[in-house]
Amino acid sequence: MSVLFTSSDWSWERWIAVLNRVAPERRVLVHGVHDYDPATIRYALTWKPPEGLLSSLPGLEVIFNLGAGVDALMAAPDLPPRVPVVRLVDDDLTYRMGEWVALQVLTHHRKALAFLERQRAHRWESLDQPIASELRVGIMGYGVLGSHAARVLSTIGYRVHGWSRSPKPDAPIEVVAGADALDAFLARTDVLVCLLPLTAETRGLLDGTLIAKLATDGPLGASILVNAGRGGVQVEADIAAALASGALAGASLDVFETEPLPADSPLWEAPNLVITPHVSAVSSPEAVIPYVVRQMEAWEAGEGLSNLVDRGRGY
Ligand code: NDP
Ligand code: OXD
Repeated sequence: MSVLFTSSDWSWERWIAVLNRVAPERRVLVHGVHDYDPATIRYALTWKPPEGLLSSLPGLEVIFNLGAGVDALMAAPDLPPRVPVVRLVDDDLTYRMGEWVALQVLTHHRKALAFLERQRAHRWESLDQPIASELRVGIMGYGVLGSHAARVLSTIGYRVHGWSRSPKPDAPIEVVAGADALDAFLARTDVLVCLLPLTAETRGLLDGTLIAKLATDGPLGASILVNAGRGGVQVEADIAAALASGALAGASLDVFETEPLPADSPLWEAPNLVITPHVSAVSSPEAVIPYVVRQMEAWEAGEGLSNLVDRGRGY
């Protein structure tokens, strides 16, 4: 029985080299590169698999999603209903995301874009900068990535609070839960960091109505929006309009409704916006493959799988 690797937009060579090094006893095949009998595939390692592939593997026992977000997989019409799906939870990815979030929050808080503009114009001019403890950062999605980002931001000195689907009584910061708590959470948020998965409930959540509920009495005047969750959670026309009107003082986006971001998107011209091309936390084969192989071994030893996707919730 074999392991099948499939990704529609990642090059496979590095993944296979690491797999062969970490688990040389396993037969590894790449969809679209090797010929194989579908009945021999036991595990699929996937990132946006081509439609029809997963349902064509009758002996498939486990699907390993090679990223943390499973929205693309959950939306696949051919996702086999009874095969467990394991998502990626890994310190390498978590720490990378923590770095990106800290960089973006600091960029806007410390007015890095305005200073760069002045530097380009050879202008020596100071700007007011509050200290971190004056800023209230609200994290939407207090999961693996959100809780780590909260720790990093708290260490810098920000006043961090969170919002999630279920209560977190043991969290070191205040985390409120559910739709009923959202408005009060937004009203005391100067910097909104979104690390939500894309689900039916979160689609389009970051729109003009939500932006209008963010705090306006903070030290930066208008609020800041940072999103590295999924592009489908945001309404880009509303974000561009809010940046143009000053309803948002700044934003950083790593994910987009359509990726790559289309050339005619109004976001390219939006003021005080940092755009990164879905690179905040890229899966590293050196970190991910040992995690996947450990899970295969646990499965074969009858110990069960960790970080299973709950299909009902969609993440
Ligand atoms: P987790 O599943 O650990 O955390 C998700 C969090 O979102 C949980 O706290 C969950 O609440 C909360 N949540 C989900 N739905 C709702 C809702 N309807 N209302 C309120 N809260 C909600 O996921 P991760 O932290 O590992 O990853 C989060 C997302 O980050 C991924 O799904 C992916 O889309 C994105 N990502 C982006 C990357 C990039 O490069 N840009 C890289 C990696 C991930 P609860 O705790 O109650 O379940
Ligand atoms: C992920 C991603 O979900 O890279 O891991 O977006």
